[in-house]
Amino acid sequence: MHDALLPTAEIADALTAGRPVVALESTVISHGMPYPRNLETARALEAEVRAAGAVPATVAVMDGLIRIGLDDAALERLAAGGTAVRKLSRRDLPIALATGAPGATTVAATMIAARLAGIAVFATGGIGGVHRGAETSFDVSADLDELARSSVCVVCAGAKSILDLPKTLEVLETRGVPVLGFGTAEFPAFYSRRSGLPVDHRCDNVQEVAEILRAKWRLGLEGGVLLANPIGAADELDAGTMEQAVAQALADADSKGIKGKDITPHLLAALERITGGRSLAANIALIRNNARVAAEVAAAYARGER
Ligand code: PSU
Ligand code: MN
Repeated sequence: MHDALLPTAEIADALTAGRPVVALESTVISHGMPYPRNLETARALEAEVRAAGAVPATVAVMDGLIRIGLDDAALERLAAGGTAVRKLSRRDLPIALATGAPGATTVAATMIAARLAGIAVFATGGIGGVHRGAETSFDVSADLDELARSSVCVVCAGAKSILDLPKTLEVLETRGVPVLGFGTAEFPAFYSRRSGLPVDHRCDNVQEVAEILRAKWRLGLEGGVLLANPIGAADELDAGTMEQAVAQALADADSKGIKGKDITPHLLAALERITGGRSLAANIALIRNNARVAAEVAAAYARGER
């Protein structure tokens, strides 16, 4: 194990024995949801992973180390930390490690940690992508570049319509990232099951996903695979209503001059206000769903590697 990583004993044992482990990101806890729902959700995600037969590994940076798996005190520190907890993407990791400042890892930074630890599967809510208006702002999430280079399977519910979904899929194509739909031929739009945009391949079971992971990595094709798992039908929000809410949230961020790494957390909080909390309930439902599917994928992948 790399000496910048601090895995829990349970996770270190599971990895050594080849048992399934699922990485979980922490920016969604610190910057994506309000306290204490974020803490409840972080615990619920770990429980979903365990119930599906894998070991959860929530990733965060504390005291100059990348923690792989957090105990309850560390989860609490992260969830209740407010602005003292930084949002860490690839460019921020070295600074957090050297200064010892606490930080939560984005999809990009969690992928880096998972790759270093030898964890093949990672669950999140939504990935970052190409922002609307990127042709002038140049705002393209580092998550996309990381998907191109770190060999980890990322299970998500698609991407939010705060992003430009067609441009996001174009970049993933250019960077050679396979986009799989879990039980769907369409890329899901986070709060809603459909976007009208096709995925590269529909998988109807986790064995098929595991075979694609093995095929990619055995060829020496470095980089991730994106598994898009749509929100459950009972939890989805109306696409038209959400489009209006997103337009309002974007206008609010624009009027306040919010930019860079602050834009995604700001939009998430605005959406929650605008929808009266319904966006938060949907977010929690879909991320739990992703944690469960990721555990099943990790188990199928681990079976084949033995
Ligand atoms: N999208 C969501 N919820 C989130 C994020 C994205 O629906 O919490 C977080 C994830 O941690 C993701 C990060 O990796 O925001 C992307 O931020 P940026 O666009 O600044 O790269
Ligand atoms: Mn950005």
